[in-house]
This record gives sequence, C-alpha cells and structure tokens, in this order.
Amino acid sequence: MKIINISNRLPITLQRKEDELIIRTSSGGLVSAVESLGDKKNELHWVGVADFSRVDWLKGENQYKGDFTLHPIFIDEEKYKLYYNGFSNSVLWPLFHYFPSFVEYKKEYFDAYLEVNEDIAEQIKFLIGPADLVWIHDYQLIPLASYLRKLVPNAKIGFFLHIPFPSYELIRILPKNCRDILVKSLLGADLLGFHTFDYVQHFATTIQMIAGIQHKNFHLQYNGRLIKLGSFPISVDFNKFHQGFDNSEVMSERTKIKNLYEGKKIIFSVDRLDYTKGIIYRLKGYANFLENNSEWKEKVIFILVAVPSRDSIFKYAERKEIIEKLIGEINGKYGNYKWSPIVYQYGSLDFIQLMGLYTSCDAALISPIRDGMNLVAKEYVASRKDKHGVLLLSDMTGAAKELTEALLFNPLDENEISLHLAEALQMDEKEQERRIEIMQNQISKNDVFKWSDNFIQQMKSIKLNSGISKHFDYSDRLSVLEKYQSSKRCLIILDYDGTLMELKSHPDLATPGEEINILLTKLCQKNKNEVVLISGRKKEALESWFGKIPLTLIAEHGIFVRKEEWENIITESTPWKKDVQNIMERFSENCASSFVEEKSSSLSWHYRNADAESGFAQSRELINLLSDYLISTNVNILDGNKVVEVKPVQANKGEALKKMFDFSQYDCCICIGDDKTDEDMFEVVNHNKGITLKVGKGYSIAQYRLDGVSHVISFLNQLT
Ligand code: ADQ
Repeated sequence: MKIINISNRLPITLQRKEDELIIRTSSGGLVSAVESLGDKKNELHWVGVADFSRVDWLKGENQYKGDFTLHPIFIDEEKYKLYYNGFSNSVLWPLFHYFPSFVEYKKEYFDAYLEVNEDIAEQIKFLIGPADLVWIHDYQLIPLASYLRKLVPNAKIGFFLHIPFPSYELIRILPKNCRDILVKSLLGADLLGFHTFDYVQHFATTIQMIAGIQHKNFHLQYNGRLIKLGSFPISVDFNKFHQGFDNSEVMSERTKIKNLYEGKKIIFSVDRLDYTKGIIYRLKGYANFLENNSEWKEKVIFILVAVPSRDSIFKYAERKEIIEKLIGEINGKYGNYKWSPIVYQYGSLDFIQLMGLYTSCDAALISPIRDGMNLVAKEYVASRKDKHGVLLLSDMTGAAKELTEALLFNPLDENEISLHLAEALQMDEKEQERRIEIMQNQISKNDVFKWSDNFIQQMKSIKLNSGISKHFDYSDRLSVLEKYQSSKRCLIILDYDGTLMELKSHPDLATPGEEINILLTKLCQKNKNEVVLISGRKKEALESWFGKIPLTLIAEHGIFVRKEEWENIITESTPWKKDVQNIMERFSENCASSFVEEKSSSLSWHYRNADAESGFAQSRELINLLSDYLISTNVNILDGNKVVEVKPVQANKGEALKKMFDFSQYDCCICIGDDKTDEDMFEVVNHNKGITLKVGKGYSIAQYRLDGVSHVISFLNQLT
C-alpha cells in the first residue's frame, strides 16, 4: 500500500550553488509524522509543487536519500504566483483567518488556483492504486480531492486543513460561484479533518447553507458516498523537544543566553512574520506593561524573533515596516543606552538556537489573532523538562482548546496582555510546575505521531462504496421471494410518497389510485403478513385513503399510529408551533409558490414549486433563523428535498417501529422507502436482520436499490 502525501511544498529544498546542487531534507513535525507511518507494508510518497527547475531535479534527484518517493510537480512560474500569492495567500489565508478586509479577490487568481489543482490531479492520477491512501494537506489544495475523484473514482482520499475553517458568514463573502466550487469540491474526499470541533462545526454549517447537505453525527452523504468529518488536533514531536533540553549544544546555548541577560527575566516569542500572528498588539501589550510596571525597568527583556514569510505580498511587507517602526519607538521610549527592552531578530533559528531560547526564557508570549493550531505553544511546553516557565497564549488559537493551563488572553486586548505579563513574571515556581506538568501530559499523550496515526487509521476504515446499495437484480429478487415464501410471519413496512406513489408538485395531488388499494388489500389478506404503511403525512390523509384496509398506519413520522384506533404515541407538547408557523408564513409571502403545510405536531415549508434558486436561498435563511430560534427546544429541523420541516425529535420512523413492533416475532421483514427520513427505519430493520430497499438515487444504508415506484409495485405484486 502506498501513502501518498500531497502538500503545496515538498519535504526538501534543492538549491544550486554555482555548479553544485544541494538537497536538504526538511525536519518539521509534519514530515516526521508522515515518515513515522512508513514500514514494510506502507510505501511513502510525497507530491508537492517544485520550487526548482526540472533540469535541476533530473540532475540532483539521486542525491535524495530520505524515506519518501518524491513527485515534484512543475508549474509555470506565472501561474504559480497567481495560485500561491494570489488566491491562496491573498484570498483564502486572510479570509479563513477572519481578515476579510485583507482579501483581494481576482478572477484570474481563482482560475489559476483551479488550474494548478487540476494539473496536480492529472499528473498523479497514475500513481494511485486501489489499496492506496491519498492524504491532501491544506488550503492551497482544497479542490484537489474532487479533481482526483473524477479521475480515480474509487480512490481513498483524506483532506486535512491546517488553518481555521471560519464561520459561514465569512465564506459567504466570496463570489457565489467561487465559494460553491470550493466548498463542494472538498466533498471529493472521504475524510475531512480539522484541528478543532469549532472548525468542524463551521464546515458542517457551511455545507448545509451552500449545498443543502445536512450531517448526521458529522457524516455527510454526497453523490452516493459517505463523507466523515472529524477533529484531529495536530501536535509536535514531544520527545524531540523534551529530550532536547539535555542536548549538550542546547545546554551551552542556554547558558550563553542566560549569561548574556543575567539579572533579567526573559520573555520570548517566535513566529512567521504574518499579520495573523498579532505581533503589533503583542508589542503594544508589552509597552503597556512597561508603562505600568516601572519596577521592571532594566530587569526584563523581550526577545522577538520573526521569520520572513511571503514578503512579496504587500500586506506582509507593510506589516514588517509597521512592526520594525514600533519596536524602534518602544526601545526609544522605554530603553536607555544600557538597556533595550526589545531584542529583535528578523530571520530563522536552527533547532539548537530555538531550544536555547525556549528553555532559557521565563515566559513565552504567543498572541495570534487567529491561528489554526499554533505549534510554537506546544513546542515551548514540551521543551520545558525543568518544568519552569509560563506560557501566555492567545485564546484565538486552536491550541488554546487543549492548553487550558496557559495564561489565556484576548490577543487584541493590550491591557490584558500587560496584566498577564506581570502575573507570569511573578508566578512562583510551584505554580509554574503545576501548569506545565498538566500541559506536558496532554501533549505527550497526543503527540504528532498519534495525530498522523489517528488520521490514517480513520482513512483505512473508510468503506469503499459505503452508501451504495446493491442494485436489486433478478437473483436478489428470487432469494427475497424464497425467504418470504418460507416465512411464518412477515412484517412488511412501506413508505408512501416516492415509494408507492410518484412525488407530485403538491402533496394533495398524490392520491393513491385503485391499483395501490388492491395491492395493499391483497398483501393484508395473507394471514402471515403484518403490513405497515409509514409516512410523514397527516393521519386524516392516511385514514381517508387507506382507512378501510386492515393495515397498521403510522402518520407524521411516527407521532400517530392506527392499529384498530388512532393513537398518539408521542405526547410531547409543541409550544414552538405558533411562532414557527408565523416565521414560515413570512417566508411564503416572500417566496412565490412556496407554502406551509401544518400537521398536528409538525410544520413544513415546501418550496418545490418556487423558483429553484431563490427557493433554495430562502430555505437557507429559514434554516439559519430556525436553528437560532429553536436552539433549546427538543425539535429536529429537517433539510429535506425542497422542504424544510420542523418536528419533535421523537417523531422518527425508526423510533416508531421500535416502539410498535417486537421484531423477534417475525422471521421475515421487508422495508421499502425512498427518503432521508426512511434511513431511520432502515437502520432499525437492518439491525433486526430484515431486508431493506431504497427507491431511487442518493446515499442509503439500505441493502438493495430499486430504480423507481413501478419497480416497487411489480415486486410487491410478486409477493402477493
Ligand atoms: P504556521 O502558521 O507556520 O503553521 P505554527 O503552528 O506556529 O504556525 O508553526 C510554526 C513552526 O515554525 C513551528 O514549528 C516553529 O518552531 C517554526 N518557527 C517559527 N518561527 C521560526 C523561526 N524564526 N525560526 C525557525 N523556526 C520557526 C500552520 C498554521 C498553524 C498550524 C500549523 C500546523 O497556521 O495554525 O498549527 O500550520 O498545522
């Protein structure tokens, strides 16, 4: 089996020095995490865009001795700029980090972005075998899964987003065509991973608002496939940073730093120079601290290291200027010729230097305005084998969800930063130890190897063709008929609309004809049969159509049941109904040809006859509004096929069947339905070893699939 890792960058750099080519392997957490997945059974491959020429690669590739088979993708330089600096980093990056005013959308950026993703898919499609796992990383490659899905329909594909997935309100800022393509194309994957549950939740809401797809336990059904959403908080190589404390070079670096700043407390921060990292507010917070705590004059030093990043993009270059000016101002205002309160380095650190700083500082000040996770925070905690030091962490980072023993703060609040700095510098050692220990426990148990292993295990458990019920062919029909004939008691459960009757433009038009009445009557005449008709319809409709046939009737998705007399099996009150009806009526007024259907315990807003686009748009607004309005009520908002339905949670076809029937009394059970709500009864019937049949297309957990209503009728006729 191959694990094919795909990210924007390869895990190497290849540089030409005069006539010589030098390959260096990268040593970040992601690289080691993926490396750790390799063994005799798993071949490791890495696909990424080359930042070197094809000629250099051909000359230099055999110098690479790492664990991956590398597949550089060569892309025209101009197109790459539009894809990378353009759409990826001037649209997606700011938008997903809640900087909408920094977004510079251009159509040519988006076009290039799609083209590069399509190119990558074309170039690697031959690589993917039936047993292989494809793991795509990050926002530069959002559309890749769907391009690959078209080319290799059975590929097992996972996608992990390293940055936040923002609220739908941000996503809707993008032009409609662009946001629809982006979000739907993620559904080409089988597994979608995010750092935190917030991001998972945001994605789930977005996909419902954009594509009308509702999740069930964070599983989505799309194009006949099941897609799983999950939270996989990335982490660091805990042991590398923890054991690094005792590395002799790190020890000597630490001693040097401590000697250099003897008698002073050290505050440290390190990040890429990026506007999302909150460096300006961090500096202002520190200035506020100096202003209000003059006793710390000459007794504290802030070492701020920023690594150059995307500096050809204006917003980044601009930020650098502002930051450097501010540092000058703070040093000028608070410092003197013997002491600069800020020591600034614009450049990279190697591992020894980074560890030297992590392990010699008294506090790490990490203040992103938004950050998907933030690994610096976890590295810092892991490195403190001495259990000293204080972590000050922005509560806008993914890491803040796990590192709750940090001093958490709002990164935009200079005053809070200042107060926390004062607290950190005075914190006694016992308290430091207590906090660090709890956080180290958390990180060591959930290190980056566990992260990658979890993701891959989840991918391995993806069942191909799940949700694709088997076509009910001649031999299946025969074996079901045989089972039916040899049975002593048979429970036959039938949905109505879309199963026994074609869907009509208005519910009132779907009156059953003579043929159905005769068929149902015949089925009931066989003594061994118990025939159940289960529907979302009102009891009055079922009674008027089928009242004379000795069926068990279940109306309103299980609220009312008629064996002999009608009975209300769910007696929950519905105090929300009047208000929901008013809301729905308002939507009907605004959306021509839509209408409200009222049932005893539920309400539906139908937009089947409305203009498709505005009907859908209005339905999103309605769902949004109802979700807020009904937040602590015991109801389900069902995003159905051109209908939004509000019903009590207990009104569920599966639950009704469980309540009404003891399945062990039957040696045969046949259940047929077409709609999302029928999946609840399929679940119960499958569990009780019955036979389930889905009518029409779409995801289903039913065992078999029938093409349409006429096939249902012909099969039922065979039973009689
Ligand atoms: P980044 O935005 O790059 O990552 P982060 O998670 O903090 O942010 O990772 C930065 C890495 O670079 C750390 O390993 C750190 O040690 C290193 N680093 C930073 N400054 C450095 C310097 N001056 N010299 C040397 N090394 C330096 C993106 C997302 C994050 C997410 C990660 C992983 O934005 O939210 O946590 O991916 O998914």
